[in-house]
Amino acid sequence: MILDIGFETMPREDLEAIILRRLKATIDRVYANVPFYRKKFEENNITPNDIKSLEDLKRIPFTTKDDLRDNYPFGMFAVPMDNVVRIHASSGTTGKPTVVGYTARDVNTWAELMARSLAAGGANRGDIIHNAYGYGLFTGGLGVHYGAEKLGASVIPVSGGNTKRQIVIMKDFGPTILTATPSYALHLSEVAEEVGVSFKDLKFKYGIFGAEPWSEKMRDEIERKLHIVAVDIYGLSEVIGPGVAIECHEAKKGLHVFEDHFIPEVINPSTGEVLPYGETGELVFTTITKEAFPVIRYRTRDITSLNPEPCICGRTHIRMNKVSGRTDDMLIIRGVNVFPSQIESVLMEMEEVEPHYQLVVDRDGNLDTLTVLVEVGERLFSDEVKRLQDREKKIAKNIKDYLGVSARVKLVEPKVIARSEGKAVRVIDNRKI
Ligand code: DLL
Repeated sequence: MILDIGFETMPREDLEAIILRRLKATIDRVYANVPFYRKKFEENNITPNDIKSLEDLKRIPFTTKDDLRDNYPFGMFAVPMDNVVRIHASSGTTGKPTVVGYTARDVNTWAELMARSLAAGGANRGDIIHNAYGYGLFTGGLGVHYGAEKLGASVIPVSGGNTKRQIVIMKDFGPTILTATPSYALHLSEVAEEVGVSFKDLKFKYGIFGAEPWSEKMRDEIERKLHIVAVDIYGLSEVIGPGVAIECHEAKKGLHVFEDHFIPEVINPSTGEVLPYGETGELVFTTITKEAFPVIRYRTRDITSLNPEPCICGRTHIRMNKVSGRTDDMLIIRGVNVFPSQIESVLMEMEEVEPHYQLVVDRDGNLDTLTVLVEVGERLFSDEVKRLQDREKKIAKNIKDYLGVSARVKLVEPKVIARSEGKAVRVIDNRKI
């Protein structure tokens, strides 16, 4: 369902006029209120008056995660603290967390965007949403929660963890929509099976999954195991949280970016050059309606491409393709660039291999080594050693053929790889830099 027909199906020309107006207002506000941006503009001899068209946005320098860290915790806020009603932060796994703030109006904008996202993903009033994204500083839990209430659906704020209890709730409350990270959704199905509950007998229709990369093959696996239609939702705390872009359940082919609030660009991560539609690079966002924490040309480190083709759902907003990974996720193994998502695609091609895997990178003398741990089904695991070894060799060969990197493959028994309640940990890199 399209919740906001006005904005979501607006002719491009009208939409672009609104985007430009909002962009100009945002530039005026950051220039006046955030010393970091004023300084950047001055250093580059730009004033807000120079931004006359959407093309002019390219003149403004990028903002990076390091810039946010340098201004930790509240230095990038564009409003006084007494207008900030909510604070979230990223997990900070790659350093100090980034802290983001919201005014009351921002919280409302976010709820509207999330209501629109949930509707695009198949939810409606009358649905019961089992929200297994973590509640807390992470934006997943509260983001979905406010959006669900705004939509008029019933939300179960179950959060992550306590998985067996979640299965009981699923059985007893009859939720129709599941929201979780894709890896946790798979874990839920695994635990359901353990306690003798089949997703076939539950009432779920749609699953709205995101917060981590997941391949098309993983989608097939989830849809098959959970008996649902699975759509991809994207977002990041620095831009607002979830609700930056979502697939429509009609097409499930690329995520519509809510362009009435965010301007996407894709750049060459090495040169900063803006790439034409269709070319893959690093995604960059400018927010055009946020009050407390606007970002201008923020480099997300996420890798994707943009697709301006019209969509069967009727939305006119541009689509971003599924994020394949992050520039900082890329492993360099003996000079070969490897993304965990590429390994995932190879693994998911194989029969009897479960969608639980981990990559362990190490250094043996001067040589990088990559070990792929992957779980196999009970049946294969209890088979004779020879058959297991053959399978390991076959997977290693496929990885070598597709990615050009040698890996040691180790099949492990079911449930050996640690399950995550939020974002899955796919890589353990033991190399000392
Ligand atoms: O993960 C917000 C979110 C919550 C999105 C729930 C979707 C659902 P952060 O914790 O700030 O925010 O992490 C943002 O997660 O830059 C991507 O690298 C990754 N990410 C988020 N959604 C997707 C997705 C939330 N659908 C970072 N596909 C982003 C791939 C994703 N990666």
